[in-house]
Parts: sequence; C-alpha cells; structure tokens
Amino acid sequence: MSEKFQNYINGQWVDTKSGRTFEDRNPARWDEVVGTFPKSSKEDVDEAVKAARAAFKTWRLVPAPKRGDIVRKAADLLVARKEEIARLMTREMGKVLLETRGDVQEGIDTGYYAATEGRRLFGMNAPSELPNKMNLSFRVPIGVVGVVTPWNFPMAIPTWKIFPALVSGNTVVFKPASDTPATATMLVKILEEAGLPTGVINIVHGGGGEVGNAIVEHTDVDALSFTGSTVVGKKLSEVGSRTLKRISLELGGKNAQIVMDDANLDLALDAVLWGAFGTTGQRCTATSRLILHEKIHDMFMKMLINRASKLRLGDGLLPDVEVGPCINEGQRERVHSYVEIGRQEGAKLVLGGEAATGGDLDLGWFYKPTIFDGVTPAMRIAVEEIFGPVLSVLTVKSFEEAVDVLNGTSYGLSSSIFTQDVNRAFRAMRDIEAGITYINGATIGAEAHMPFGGVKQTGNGHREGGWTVFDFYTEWKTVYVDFSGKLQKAQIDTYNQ
Ligand code: UN1
Repeated sequence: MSEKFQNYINGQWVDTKSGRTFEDRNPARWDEVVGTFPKSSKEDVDEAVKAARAAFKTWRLVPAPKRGDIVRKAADLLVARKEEIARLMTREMGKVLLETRGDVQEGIDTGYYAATEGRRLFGMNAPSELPNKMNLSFRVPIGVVGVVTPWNFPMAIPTWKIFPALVSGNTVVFKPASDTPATATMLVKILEEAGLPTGVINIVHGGGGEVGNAIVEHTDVDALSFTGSTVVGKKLSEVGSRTLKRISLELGGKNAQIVMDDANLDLALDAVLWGAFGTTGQRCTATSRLILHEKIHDMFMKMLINRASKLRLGDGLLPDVEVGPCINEGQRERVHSYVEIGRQEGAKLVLGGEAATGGDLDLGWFYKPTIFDGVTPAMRIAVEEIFGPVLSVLTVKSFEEAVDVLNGTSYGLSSSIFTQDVNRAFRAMRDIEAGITYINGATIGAEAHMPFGGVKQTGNGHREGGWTVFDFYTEWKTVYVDFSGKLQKAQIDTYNQ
C-alpha cells in the first residue's frame, strides 16, 4: 500500500469532493508508487480560493517582518529535513541526490532571503508640490495568488513563488505538478508547522487541465505565477487576462554555451557536461546548444564525446550515479522524437540517440546522453526546446557569428560564453539576448537572491528571485497627507496664485 495524500484547504487535510485519485511514481523504478494523491476538480479549487480569500482579511494586516518570521521558521525546518526531502524528491522526480539536495538548498536560501525582505519591502516617498503636504508610496499585497509549478524543481520553484508571495501579505492556492506532488506536500506541511495561519496556504492536487484552469479562470484569484512550457503559458495568459489577473510566466528556453578559440577548454567542458546532462537536461536553464569556434571544434568534440559517453546513468539514490531518468514515458518519447527529427534534418548523431536499457535501467525512463554535431541554425533541434539530455552542436567562424547564432531562437532565458578575452566578455554581456548570462560558467546555477527570468518567448517581463519578485507580488499604494488645514488643489493652486 502506498501512502495516501490529501489536499490542504482552510487548515484541514481533506480528500477531493469526487474521491478520485492519481498515482505518483518513481521514474527510475516505475513499479514503485511514491503515493496516491487526490485528483481534484473545480469544486476543490473553489473551496481553496474561498479559504484564501477569507484568510487574506487578517494575513494582510500581520506586519511584514512577522510574516517573514514564519517564512524563516519554514526555512529552518527545511534545513532540519533537507536530507529526508532530497531523498523523497529523488524518488518522485529522478534527479540525483546531489541535485535534489541543491534543490532543497535553493528553497532554504529563498526562505532566509525572503524573510529578510519582510523588514525591507521599501516604499518610496517624494516631496509634494504643495506646502504642508506629504506624499507617500508603499507596497500592499495583491490578494489571492495562484501558484502553478513544474516538476523539474519540486522545492526550489514552489518556494521562489510562495515565500515572497506570503511575505508580501498575499494568500496562496498552490497546484504543484502532478509528477511531483509529494515534495510539494512536504513544503505545505512545513509551512503549517512553522505557524502559518489557517487558509493562508492551500494545496490542491491534480492535473493542469482541470485544477490549473480552474485557478486561472477563477474571478477571485488576483494573480497567477506559472512556470512551464511556452504553449501552456500563452493559453494561461489568454484565459487569465479575461479576469485582468496579473500573471508572471517563466517559460521555455533554448540556452546556448559559446566556446571561443581562446577559452579554457577544460573548464568549458565541465560546464557543458553539467549544463546539458545535469537534471537529465530537464531544466529551463539547461544547455541545449553548444556553439563552438571552428578552431577548437575538433579537439573539443573529442573531449566532449569521451566524457559524455562515460556518464553513469541510474537511480539517483545510488552513489556514483550522475544522470537520472526522464520524468515519465511521455517525456522520453518526446526526447526520442526530437532525435528522429535531428536525424531527418541531416544533423550528425555522434553520441546516444536511444533509450538507455539493460539491467535496472529497464525499470525506468532512461535515455542516453545524446549529442548532434553539424547542426545548423535553422534546424528544429537548434531552435525548439527538447527538455531532455540532447545537445545540439553548431560551429561558427567568429565571435559576432557566435552571438548571432545564440540569439537566433525565440527564447531568451540563460546563456554562457567561455572566453578569456575581456573585450569579448563585455560585448557578450551587452549583446546576448537573454535574462541571464554567465561568463565562464555553465548556463545553470542561478542564485536565490538575484533576479531570474528571460526575455522574448521565455516570459512576459516579470522576474522571480531577488528583490524583483516583490514587484510582482505587491501593488503600489500612493497616499497624500495634507496637514495645511485648507483644501489645496494640486496643479491649480501650485502655479495659479
Ligand atoms: C528551472 O530550470 O526552471 O539556475 C530553474 C538553475 C537553477 C534553477 C533552474 N538554480 O539552473
């Protein structure tokens, strides 16, 4: 019997009204059921929104530093349970323990950072144009926030969204990915234990079509924060704008690493292996294109194929395993369909290109680290997000061409260049079209206290992480205080006396 999980609505752990359930399975050992979860529907979302709305009345009045104290306590509990959560996360998501520990750590960092922001949340004041009058401008919460998260960072991404939303004074209806509902439940239990008042956080499990849509359509949800695919993000944006919701979207990427002829090749090699095959390539920030200067192409490819072919696949709980499985069968099929597309387009398959099988690998959704050389900028494998362990290699003749090729997709999340030439590095910082650029670093590794997000089709202009996320979760309230004892008219009295 697998463990049975519930929704958390208005401070109670409850089943769905319909009684339907779904299973959460281990992608490395598909026979293993991690838990059974409620398959919720619109009625459950309605209850959760009602609870969040009621709780907002009092939560918004709790001083922000106090709200921060609860989030800090939650971060303390994440520290205490880091190993337990990391193990659970590896079981339901597949990535290796080293990475799931990092994922929990990202949540901890976010918690401590957000807690401190509760003592800042700076407003802005400016002088009035009239005498004996004061102009103030400060932040107020928005209301009920819908949080819809993906499976690839089951703790980091929910905490990025939920902690700052709470510190800002909002209440939350949370729908985690149905591939990773157990880690999400851990987070909600921790917030409960940290002392979050009834109704401030609610979790509703289930599919995006049903639960996600019900949240985005809901007239009483004021804002939505979503991380996922560009296709889904666009739909949510359309539906959500009918109720004038504020919407933050973190969507796809087709991130590239450039390696110039003057680069430290050993460093660039470590970076591309980590960027392309870490998390089995299932990161929004994964390196899915490698842009090589022609002078170093042959040597670098030899080094890369040699190292990538030695990566150890398996169950992420086992020591020495470096690459886990794809999240599920559908995702592995999608990865393979892109490999077929790459072949048909005429790219040269130099490594992998098939499911990894044999022994325990047969128990899960493993796919061999795959590299295509001879990719040209117009090929689909050079422009479309694959979200798996597939790297497309493009060759260029100059720095200018490298930047043009890097910019030649509709996405713009992360990017990287390896060069030891300071002038090139600064030109790259300026000219690369992406929300994040690494100089001599892999495309992955964003830190919790810095703005995170992308340009072009990667998002809609908002940033998560850092101080910037508080702009999304708050409204500006402007207050004029007149202590002159008479009715002073701005614009009129100011210049017409
Ligand atoms: C994501 O892939 O959606 O920089 C988030 C990184 C991580 C976060 C990735 N810290 O890769």
